[in-house]
Amino acid sequence: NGETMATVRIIGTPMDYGANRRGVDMGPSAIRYGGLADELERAGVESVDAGDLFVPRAEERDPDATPPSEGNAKFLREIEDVCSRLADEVAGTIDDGLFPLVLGGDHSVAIGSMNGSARDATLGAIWFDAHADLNTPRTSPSGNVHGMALAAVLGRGVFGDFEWAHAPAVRESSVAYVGLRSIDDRERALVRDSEMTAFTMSDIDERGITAVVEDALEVATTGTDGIHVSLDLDWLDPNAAPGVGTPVRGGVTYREAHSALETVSKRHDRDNVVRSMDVVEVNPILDEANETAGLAAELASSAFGKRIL
Ligand code: HAR
Ligand code: MN
Ligand code: MN
Ligand code: MN
Repeated sequence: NGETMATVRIIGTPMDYGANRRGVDMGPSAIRYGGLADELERAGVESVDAGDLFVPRAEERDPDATPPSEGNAKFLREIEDVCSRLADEVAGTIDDGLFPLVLGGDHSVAIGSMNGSARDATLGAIWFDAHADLNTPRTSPSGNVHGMALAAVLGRGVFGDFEWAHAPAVRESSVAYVGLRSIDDRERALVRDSEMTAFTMSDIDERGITAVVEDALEVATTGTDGIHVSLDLDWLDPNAAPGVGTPVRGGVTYREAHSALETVSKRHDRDNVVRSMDVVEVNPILDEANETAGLAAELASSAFGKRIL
């Protein structure tokens, strides 16, 4: 176990600019408190903790100070600032031969993780999420950038005069969704017309989690140097993961989630395919006795080689 797993470098990104519900900024603390270091050790994986990136308090900022040229995207300037620093951290971590594990924060942190991971490589991605996060400032019903994170890394939409708004970090054909079940009306056409592979909850119902994740791995690894695993905790059913800002019923079970990440880990053991990972949207204020944060820690260790036997 964990033999092909590099030392994990934990990078906390306590950012909640991209979500409506304040509290997701405490995710990194909660996941650490939920036993991340111990879980990784039990998986036989060494880890070092880089601490948290500095994220100014949202109350001190004006969400509309730097609006996009069209539509709505709140805290764009702030998100750009945090994500460009995060991208540097992630790229530097990979350069040092370590594995970056980013703790969110809302899902807009993936803009930083993925741009960093893609800096010296052709990247694929698996997006474990209830949501498609494919809105642009023009189609977003909320102006919350966490619902636009994947669009941003694909170079879709007009966000502003930022590097990540112009250079895609991943090719659409190398991205697979797993577990979709909540898509906005205007977003549905964007997903359908894209070149991404979208596995919904129905696909998991019909084919089982292992077959679906194996297919997703095929999509993300074909023609790429490695993949980014983006794990939004609202991917799970709220029964298993209540501590998220936008829960959606009908998600994967506790066991399916572990199984999915074990499947990723087994593939990594064979081909060394995983480059980076983020674990996002844990909101301790909405959690029950830190259950969701603890689960996030467990799922990371399943991804890194923890086995039952
Ligand atoms: N689609 C909605 C929006 O754009 C909801 C955003 C989704 N929330 C998340 N993302 N947690 O996965 O506002
Ligand atoms: Mn480099
Ligand atoms: Mn998401
Ligand atoms: Mn989500």
